[in-house]
Amino acid sequence: MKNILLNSFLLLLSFCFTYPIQAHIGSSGVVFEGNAGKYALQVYVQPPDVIPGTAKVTVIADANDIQKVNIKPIYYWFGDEGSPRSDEAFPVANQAGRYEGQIWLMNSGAASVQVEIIGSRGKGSLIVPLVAIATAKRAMSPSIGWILAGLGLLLVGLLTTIIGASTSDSLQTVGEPISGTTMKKRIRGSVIGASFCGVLLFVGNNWWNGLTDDYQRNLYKPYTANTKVIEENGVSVLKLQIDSNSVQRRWLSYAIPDHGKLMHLFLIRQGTMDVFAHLHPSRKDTLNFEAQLPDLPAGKYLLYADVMRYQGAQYTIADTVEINKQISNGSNSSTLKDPYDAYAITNPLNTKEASIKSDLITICGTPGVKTKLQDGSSIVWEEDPNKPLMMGKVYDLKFSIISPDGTKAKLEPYLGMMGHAAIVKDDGSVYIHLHPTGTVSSTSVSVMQKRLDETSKKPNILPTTAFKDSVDKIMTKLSIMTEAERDNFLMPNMLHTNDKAEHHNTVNFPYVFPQAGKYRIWLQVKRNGKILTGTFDAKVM
Ligand SMILES: [Cu+2]
Repeated sequence: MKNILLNSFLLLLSFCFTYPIQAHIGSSGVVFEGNAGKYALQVYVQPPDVIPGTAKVTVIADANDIQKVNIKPIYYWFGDEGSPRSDEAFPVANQAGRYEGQIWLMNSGAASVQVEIIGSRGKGSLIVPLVAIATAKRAMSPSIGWILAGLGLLLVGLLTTIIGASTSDSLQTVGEPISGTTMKKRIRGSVIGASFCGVLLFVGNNWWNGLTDDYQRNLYKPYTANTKVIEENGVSVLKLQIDSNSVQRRWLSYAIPDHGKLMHLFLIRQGTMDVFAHLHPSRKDTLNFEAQLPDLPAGKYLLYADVMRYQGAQYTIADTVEINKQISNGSNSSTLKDPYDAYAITNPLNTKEASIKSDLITICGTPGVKTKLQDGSSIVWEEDPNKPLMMGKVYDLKFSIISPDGTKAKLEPYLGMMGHAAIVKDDGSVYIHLHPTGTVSSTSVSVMQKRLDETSKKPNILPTTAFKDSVDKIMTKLSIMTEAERDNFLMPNMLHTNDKAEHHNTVNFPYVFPQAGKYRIWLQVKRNGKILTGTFDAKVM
């Protein structure tokens, strides 16, 4: 009874608790680095914990010739035309170039923050995609529940009395004694009133339960999968089947490639974190993907796989997979099925030496310490080793690569980016796939930009049933391009970072560590056609 009364009251309190996510687990903030006209900006969006709610937006500009910074939310579904007007972000005292403001996120779905900047170098704007989706369900405190249930009961009592009295006492002449007929009428009226309330409560209860079921269904959880390793013609293959209960199958039919691949999959040996692989499984059908494994040692592995939907929203699939014995598909990475797959072995967490013998072994670096890469070149994390890394602070993680002869290494694009990084917390509770643009994929940016160029309130190009085939068409198109063509096709938004990397042999990854603890960072770059993986340990306070 308490629940039914409560639910009826909750009819009025249909809150929607959501917050934005990207392809990640455990990092809710969105960090983005890019150019707005002639200004280089770093934007950090801290999502609200409820929607409707406000997101805190921090804009860090490279200069102090800025007059005004405007921010506004734009949803994929409503486009620029259907968006509210901008709010101003205000300068932060004593921190040149830093602006802070707030925007309202009113709905769930694929969204973005548009940052417009006005200064002596003219006007510029950039778009930071994010996804607003429910992630938590709030419980009501029992005391409020009982108070509301009590009030509900009182209302039911009052309504019953009012209906009863209106059909009996109210028809009585003043001063006249209450007759038996009036009593009967009062009872009949009260029964009708009580039945009316009962029907109202029943309908209300059903309506509310429907709402909470819907809410529960749409709550964000990483997709889950069933992954196993099997032998096929003497080759060990990873088979991943996305759990169709964890995802709306229709969503996956509208997948689009990100950095030229439909899926980016990372394997990390659980606990020791000494083995890392970055693979690109091929799609067998909507739910099934498979990849030939590199020569990974036995163990239990954490698995994170990123997929992207047509509106540029990224989703992560999380699983673990058991590898029973050392894989021997051939140690030469050129025998891997996908030339963009790579793996690396390093020392286990908390020890300085590797437990496995392999010429692929590199020792984990730390801030400020030079460490070797697989081809004899070396890498340095340009961070002051004496300054502790703090959680919640925006960092531009910067890595420099030096050729074996001591000169600056010339980096080549790898999957349309000058660098890729995966960051995982030692207990697996935080995972992120980072790029020089930050936590946001450049594919999401171009998808959202294309949407902004449309002046309609509804997206012009809505997916049709033919869309499923177009995934394969795009993949075929990408596979027949030359590497240079493909990088050109995938990198239209990366030109400034490209310039930076070519001239300075460095890659930067803007990121905010969401919690204190131990993290491992795997950083991947390409030099002389070879994918190199540098591993670093980070202690975050
Ligand atoms: Cu990848």
